[in-house]
Amino acid sequence: MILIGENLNIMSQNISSALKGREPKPIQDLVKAEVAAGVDLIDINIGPARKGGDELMAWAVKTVQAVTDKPLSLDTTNLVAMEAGLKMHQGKALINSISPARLAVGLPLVKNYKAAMIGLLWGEEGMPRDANERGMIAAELIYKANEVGVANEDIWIDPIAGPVSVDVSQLNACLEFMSMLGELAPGCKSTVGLSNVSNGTPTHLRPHLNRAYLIMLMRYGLTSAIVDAFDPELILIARGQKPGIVDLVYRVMDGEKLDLSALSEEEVAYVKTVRVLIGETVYSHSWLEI
Ligand code: THG
Repeated sequence: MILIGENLNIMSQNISSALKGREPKPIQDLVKAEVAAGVDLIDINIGPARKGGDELMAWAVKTVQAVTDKPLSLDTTNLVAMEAGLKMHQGKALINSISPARLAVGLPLVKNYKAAMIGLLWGEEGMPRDANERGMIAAELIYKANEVGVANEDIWIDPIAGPVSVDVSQLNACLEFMSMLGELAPGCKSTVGLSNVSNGTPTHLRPHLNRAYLIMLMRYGLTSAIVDAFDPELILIARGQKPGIVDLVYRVMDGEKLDLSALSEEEVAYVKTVRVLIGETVYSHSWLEI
């Protein structure tokens, strides 16, 4: 499992002001901590960055690469800023992300800078409705990328996971799509913004959802994830260090009726959380208590 650390992003108050003020220290401290926590790539999310995004992304890439050899995932919808970041980046960068509507401008960047790309399955009508629609968008995206010489190994497909509190059926669709991807496009990688799933959930409960859904996605072959680097339990799961919990999650996915009174508190939390994620229990903020 390849882990992309999500923490360097403009939504964070303290990072936002460090980016705006061009202060290296808070950014470099965060990146060092992400690397120490065990992530493989660092996502730099500067948002839409409409004004001066190019200069900002170039500065951010330089600032981050001064303290780590890890490759960077450049996260912005501003493709001028993207190019400025790619120009500065040493080694193989990951472009986060290119949707079908942006292929015409995005693919030349992948080629010219020998980068990898996240192919975001955002359709012409927005969020795909189900697994099949994701499959169709992916097939077309991969075809067009291959056509200009981008190899499957450099395409990381993101089926777009949304918040469980909004629509659990979309999480099921992502799982189903993941099980199709290997056949659809051998050699392609995959990724998911895992923390999206727990968006809108009380902060202290978010890791339960992120961890359980990661296990579920890994069962279907997910090869990478964009994650909170500072959830040590999540890192252990990604590194295959929680085999007992993984087995338990699989049993719940398979519909096994478990006797909760025979399980530890940790195990009960996983069981209840998976039941929410498969739609067996309706989501509410108090799902762990019922
Ligand atoms: N796919 C791809 N890229 C993505 C996403 C995706 N990039 C952005 C996002 N989704 C993944 N990254 C994050 C980063 C932070 C949070 C969620 C997803 C998050 N942050 C907390 C919050 O907003 O409440 C805390 C912010 C803070 O540090 O203060 O939830 O799906 N390809």
